[in-house]
Amino acid sequence: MHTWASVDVPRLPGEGPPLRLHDTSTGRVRPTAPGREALMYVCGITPYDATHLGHAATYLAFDLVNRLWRDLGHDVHYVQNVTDIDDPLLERAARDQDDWVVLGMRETALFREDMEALRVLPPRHFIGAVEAMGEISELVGKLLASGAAYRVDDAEFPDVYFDSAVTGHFGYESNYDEETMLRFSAERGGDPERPGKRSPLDPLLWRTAREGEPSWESDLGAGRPGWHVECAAIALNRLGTQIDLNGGGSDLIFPHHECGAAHAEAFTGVHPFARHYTHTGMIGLDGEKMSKSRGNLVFVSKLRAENVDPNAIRIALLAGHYRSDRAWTSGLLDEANARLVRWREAAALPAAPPADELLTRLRTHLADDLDTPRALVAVDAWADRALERRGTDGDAPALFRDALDALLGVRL
Ligand code: 5CA
Ligand code: ZN
Repeated sequence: MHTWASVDVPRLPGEGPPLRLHDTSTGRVRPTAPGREALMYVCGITPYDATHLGHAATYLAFDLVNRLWRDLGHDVHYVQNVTDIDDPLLERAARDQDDWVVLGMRETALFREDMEALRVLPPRHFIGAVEAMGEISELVGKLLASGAAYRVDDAEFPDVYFDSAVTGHFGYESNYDEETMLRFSAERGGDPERPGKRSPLDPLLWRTAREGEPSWESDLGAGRPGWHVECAAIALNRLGTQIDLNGGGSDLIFPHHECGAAHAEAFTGVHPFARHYTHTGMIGLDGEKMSKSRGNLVFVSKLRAENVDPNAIRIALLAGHYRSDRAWTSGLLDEANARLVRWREAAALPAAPPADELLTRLRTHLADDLDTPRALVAVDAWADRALERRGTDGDAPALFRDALDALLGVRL
């Protein structure tokens, strides 16, 4: 698929400390240590509804990772998928008497627009499950041939499942107990009750064609893929056997990232698949997680249509820490707008106090597991000082603008 338009990122003087990020598998904040190329896979949308502020918050968090790695001189190889075939998409299309292909295309187009408006740096590869169908079925075939996968004994629907015991590491990414894994599997698209599986937690790899459902021809027979193997195949084929970061919201910790990692590891023999598994908290509204199934959504596109400055949406979402579950309120947007006005006033001054120390602070706070709340407070402090006391450094307003642009993606 085509990705969205990129934006220029100003180069900043000097260098910051290495980026430290929380890793779910070890439960710790650890330094990231990419090579010249930093390899990042962030799970993309299932395009059956418009981008809401929960999605936006998640993609903004990984956009900061991208920006910080670039600031450290890495060439970031960023890959993102689009789950453009899955049960939720088919169910929504059926409910609305829509064509699932058209629905997916429409919502993906809107997502691109939203990401562009929010100045999120685009992935190098933006890959739909449908366009990757050949490589996904090929991976399933290889897992089957190696004994890491099996068919259930079902004459009508001999679906292919992954043997989760095969790597010897299953459970290392999420660290959940058996009961929690079973519950999340049932809640998040798995089928622990399906008869004939070796373990209730074994995830689906290939669903043989059913009447009335789309299917694709392959060596496995006609069918469509399970969810986790889609991301495993797309990531492996573009980023290789081990990546620096596998990211998404906390609702992807299990089963999605656990199973995707297990698929990759069973295929390559390389453990762990990702050096960091990093997860964002959930954005809620009115005390509930913002989700398409609950319908309590605030859409980025709706706010854009109301002429809300996308920079204010960015600031409002970055005002909370990416890992904390947090609520969206209109008050957050008011505060963000007030910040934007003040920061723009400071950036427009002919001269100001030096901004080098602010740049150091921004880099230090962001390198500390993306501590955006503290970064924004540091920006406030500099802007207040500049507006109250002015200053004599004629280059400072431009450095201030560039630092906010490059590191936070906020354009003043
Ligand atoms: N297509 C799959 C991933 S392969 C998927 O989960 N799609 S999604 O559209 O449901 O979600 C896209 C991303 O947004 C995921 O990383 C998900 O964890 C995140 N997300 C969904 N709801 C929220 C929310 N309320 N707050 C924060 N992030 C969210
Ligand atoms: Zn995914």
